Amino acid sequence: MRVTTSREMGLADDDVLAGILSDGPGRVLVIDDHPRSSSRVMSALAKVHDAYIEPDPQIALRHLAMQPFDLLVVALSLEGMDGLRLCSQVRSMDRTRHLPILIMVDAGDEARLLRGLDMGVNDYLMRPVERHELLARVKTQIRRKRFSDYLRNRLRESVELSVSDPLTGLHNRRYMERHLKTLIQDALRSRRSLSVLIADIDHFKHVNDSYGHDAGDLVLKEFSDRFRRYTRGSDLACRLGGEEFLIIMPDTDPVLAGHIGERVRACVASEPFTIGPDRTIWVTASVGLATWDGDDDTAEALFKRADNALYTAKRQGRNQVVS
Ligand code: GH3
Ligand code: MG
Ligand code: MG
Ligand code: MG
Repeated sequence: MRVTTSREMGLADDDVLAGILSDGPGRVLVIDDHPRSSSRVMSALAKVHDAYIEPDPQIALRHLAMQPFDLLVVALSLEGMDGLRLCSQVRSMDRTRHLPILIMVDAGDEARLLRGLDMGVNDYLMRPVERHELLARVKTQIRRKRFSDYLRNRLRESVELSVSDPLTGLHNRRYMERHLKTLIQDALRSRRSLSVLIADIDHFKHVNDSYGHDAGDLVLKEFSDRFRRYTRGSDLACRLGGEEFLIIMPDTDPVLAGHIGERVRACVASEPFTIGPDRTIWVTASVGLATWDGDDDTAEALFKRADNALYTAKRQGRNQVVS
């Protein structure tokens, strides 16, 4: 069997991952109101970790809501609150949903131990707690927590990247395609109009050729900042690719779409673009519009009409809006 190494997964150079594997001290909160047990646990933990003891479950919950911890160690037998109830509250709070929980159980309390494991408690220790076993289980839980935090962050980043355009921060085509169907269904259901606007920068190849690709990128960024100003909360704006941008506008009839199209055209042509210190250039864009045409229309046909309108705007001399 061939094993995929972390380098092949693209993780090896990641400092975060190196930190995770180094087993540095973790922040551990111990909730225990039994004096002898808690001082035993604390004396073992404090040598290796940043360990905090809190006998009062209510105060502990407040700490958990405000501060980050890597692990919670809870005695099941607490005066102020049932240990299991405390664990279930920890699981239900956003901040601590993924916090590992290690419970300390007294002999004879096996029924509650099973309920705890059932509830998603990560591991347990029988009391009296043995120091080496405690440290080993704590280390395992902290390591797992750090690794799963890392994976969760990576996953979130890759989801964000997959739906947004890195240069302009606008949504990308994939995001738009994913949401288009819902927008069209809403328009159909509410019997309201829906318009599509495609804007394309004029002679953009010339910008790159004359001023360089980096200047071209600055124009694209500035363009998308201006473009964004003319989108409303319900609109979906995206970079279709290259120097082509799109707005899907729910609740927008041809007249309103025409106004918005004109504002987009004007926001480009009315003010020069900065491409360096004391360096600006004038740029224009052409805009094509189309409005949803009833039940038998399709998204493809709608886009095609907007694209044809854009083509007409280009052919007629650019820097204009055609619907
Ligand atoms: P038209 O007025 O007909 O739209 O002419 P145009 O030059 O704008 O259109 P064309 O499609 O011929 O050229 C588009 C150019 O956009 C070519 C490509 O190199 C450039 N381009 C596409 N993506 C990027 C990008 O991310 N950065 C930069 N700087 N240029 C890009
Ligand atoms: Mg073109
Ligand atoms: Mg162009
Ligand atoms: Mg183009």
